[in-house]
Amino acid sequence: MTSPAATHRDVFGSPPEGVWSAPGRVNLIGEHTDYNDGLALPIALPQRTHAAVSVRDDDRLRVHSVQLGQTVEVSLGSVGPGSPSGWTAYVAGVLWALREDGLPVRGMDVTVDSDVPVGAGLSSSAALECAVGAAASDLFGLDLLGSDDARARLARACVRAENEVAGAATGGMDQSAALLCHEGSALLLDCRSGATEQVPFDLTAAGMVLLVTDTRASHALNDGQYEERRRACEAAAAELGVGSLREVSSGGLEHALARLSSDELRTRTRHVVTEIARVEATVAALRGGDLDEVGRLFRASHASLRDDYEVSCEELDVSVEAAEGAGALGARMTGGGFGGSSIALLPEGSAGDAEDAVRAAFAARGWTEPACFTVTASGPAGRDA
Ligand code: GAF
Repeated sequence: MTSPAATHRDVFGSPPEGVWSAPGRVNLIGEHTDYNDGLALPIALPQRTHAAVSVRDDDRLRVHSVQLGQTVEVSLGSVGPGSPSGWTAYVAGVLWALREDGLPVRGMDVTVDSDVPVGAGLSSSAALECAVGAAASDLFGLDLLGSDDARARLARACVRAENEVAGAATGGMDQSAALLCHEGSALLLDCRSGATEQVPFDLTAAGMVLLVTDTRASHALNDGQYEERRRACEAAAAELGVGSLREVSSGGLEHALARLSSDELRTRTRHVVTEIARVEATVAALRGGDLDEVGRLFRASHASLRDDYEVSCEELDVSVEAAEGAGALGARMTGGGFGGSSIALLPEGSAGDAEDAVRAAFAARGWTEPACFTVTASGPAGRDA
């Protein structure tokens, strides 16, 4: 495989000033809680997006994608809400957002190379934003990688790029995961206070693995469904007179549900409030080494996303059931849903059986073959070379 630096030289005529990268993520639990000021618990994946970058003297941005074999050129002055469209929005949007934050950013030549599966719900867009953001930080002397606070500021710029330029109304979990996760740990992210904690997550010692299944069922976060869930949560919070659903406690849930005006708002609220409680319970179970309990919480989370939040799909449900039938302690969809990927917590010796069971279940239904792979908790965005 040619390195992104070598491709950069071929495409742009001179070597890059460096190569930066950022990981994809899976969220262990805490789904659709980030935009409700809730808790989430992602890990960074070993799969990463690399950006080979050199700075320009003008305001042009040229981006080459190795995977797409495409080079796109835009002027930074033309970047803003809704423009450019397509994958370049995730690159141009970050430079735009950093400028909006008052930071001195100029044009760049960027070569992007990634092994984060695209459209699989594994945060390929946040990985792209954060790799470019990390490069911009170092090349323009912005110092946005030196501390967790600085990284959180960069994460906010990447979220703005996604929300405002790419037009996907996502929360901030994915960008925080890409910038703040540590190797060997899950990141407990409190989306209300911005506080983070590293929770040791090393399944090897316990003889367990985390199996990811990319169902290859199509997944998009800017097609209206995701935003509809977000608006329902805001409507529920408004009816309850609270700033966000984080303010509804588990103990006060029944009372809150009784005050809501529709079944839709009740089911969405029940998912969010119970899911936030499951994150806390998962952290306690991980700290106590109780993986059976983690598996039980994964199952409950999936049921809640499927039945109450209605963001699962047949392919995700079948992958979860097949993995559980083959010995998983628990399995669940991960990420935004409507397609994408599931995760399963398995004894190491059952991973092959689970993979076979998932593949067989898909083949029996005539579906596209899924991609299955095990992952470990990996490191955050930074400079490679
Ligand atoms: C997607 C979004 F980008 C995140 O912000 C989060 O809401 C997630 O779906 C669901 O938990 O990955």
